[in-house]
This record gives sequence, structure tokens and C-alpha cells, in this order.
Amino acid sequence: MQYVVFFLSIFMCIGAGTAYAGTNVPYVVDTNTIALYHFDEATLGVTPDAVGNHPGTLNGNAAISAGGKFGNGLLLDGSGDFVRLGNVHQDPVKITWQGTVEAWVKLSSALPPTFAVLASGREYGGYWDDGWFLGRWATTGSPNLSFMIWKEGFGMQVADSGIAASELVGGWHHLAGTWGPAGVQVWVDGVLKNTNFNYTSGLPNPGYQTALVGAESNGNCTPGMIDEVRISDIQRSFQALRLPSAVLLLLLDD
Ligand SMILES: [Ca+2]
Ligand SMILES: [Ca+2]
Repeated sequence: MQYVVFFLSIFMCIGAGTAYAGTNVPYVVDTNTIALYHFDEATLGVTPDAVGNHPGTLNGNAAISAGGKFGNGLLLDGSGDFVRLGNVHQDPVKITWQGTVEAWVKLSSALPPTFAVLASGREYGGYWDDGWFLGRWATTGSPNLSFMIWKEGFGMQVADSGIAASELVGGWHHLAGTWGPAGVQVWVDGVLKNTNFNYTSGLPNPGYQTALVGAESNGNCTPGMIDEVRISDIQRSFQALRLPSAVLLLLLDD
């Protein structure tokens, strides 16, 4: 009896200037996906949720356009353009003590001081964020992409990526924010850039009015393209995607 074992381990080196290959295919719905948008199509201004519970409503000039990260994407001019998802943690009820929001984003050079890629809160124009915010909030004084959890009466719980938003202009980048027992985390291109350990509670208000793509409640919008938005009820780790991608075991029995 002869055993021949081949281990083929492919480690992806992810550093400055290299593409993030870990999620270089569109997602499929898994048990922790509560909403997933491929932005490949829209019918009468409504784009489907691959999970099926929370289709997105296009507002302003928001349009499904060629040139997405995978197939088509969501094209936004940065003024009044966004997609309303509703409260994705209701109907059916999902846990909120941990979670992840993420998107592929190609920012245009016309970035305003404050922009929101993904946010939750009141309706657009309702002037109250309430939950997650992925983008840049000018009054924090940081020029960087950040992820925050907003908690009324407690202030914003910020994880600052340390990466100036201007450095992200012009190319596709995978951006993610997580909350839960590990703290508030911000990920850029599959690398954990910062953790705020001071806040390990969940979403302050599971009854937030709506999630928004490309804007937040105060009307701050994001110019550029967004694709492949996924919202999950688990605090995902993207580092795991850097583990060996293939293990080949050949068992020869003669
Ligand atoms: Ca797409
Ligand atoms: Ca517009």
C-alpha cells in the first residue's frame, strides 16, 4: 500500500498595490447573509436582493450600469443618488449583537468631505443616523475612510482605517465594517486596518428605519460605483481568505 500526499498551498500575498483576490467572485447567499445585492439588474427602479427579503429602491439618478466589479454595478453621481433597502434586520427578525456590512467601491475623484458608502438610520433627508456608517465623516477631523457605529447619547464609535479616502479613488476596493464581541472593525481589501475595542455591543437600535447604499440620513452621498453589497448577521473575518486556498490529497492504493 502506498500513500502519496500532495499538499498544494497557495498563499496570496496582499500588500500595498496588490489586488484583493479573496472575494474576487460574486458572493452566494450563505446562512449568515441577510441581504445581498449584485446590482446587475433593476426593474421599474427596484434591484433584487439575492436573499429575497429586501429589494432595493433606486433613488435620484442612481442607475444600474455597465462597468461594475462583477457584471453591472450601481452608478451614483454623488447628489441625491442612493438605494433604500429598508430595515434588513426585520421581516424576518435577525440578530443585531454582531454583524458585517461590505461593498466593492470605485470612488470618483469628486469626493465630498463627508460621504457614506453604507449607512443605516432614518430615511434619506431624515437627519439622524442610527446604526452603521461606512465612509468618511468630516467633523471627526480625519481624512480617512472609517467605519462607525452610531449610538444615541453615546457618540460615534469609530474605527479609522488610517487610509485617506483620496487613496481609494479611481480603482475598485473591497470595504467592510463589522461590529460585535471583537469590537468595531474596519477592513480594506481584505486587511483588518483598525479595531475599536471600546464598543462591543450590538446595533443600538434594531428598529432603525432603513439601510441606505451610497448615502446616509443627512443627505451625504457618494459619487462613483458600488457593487456587491452584502449584509450579514455575523462578525466576518476576511483574513481567513488568506489561508491556503487549495489542499490536494491524492491517495493511491495499489
Ligand atoms: Ca454586479
Ligand atoms: Ca443625482
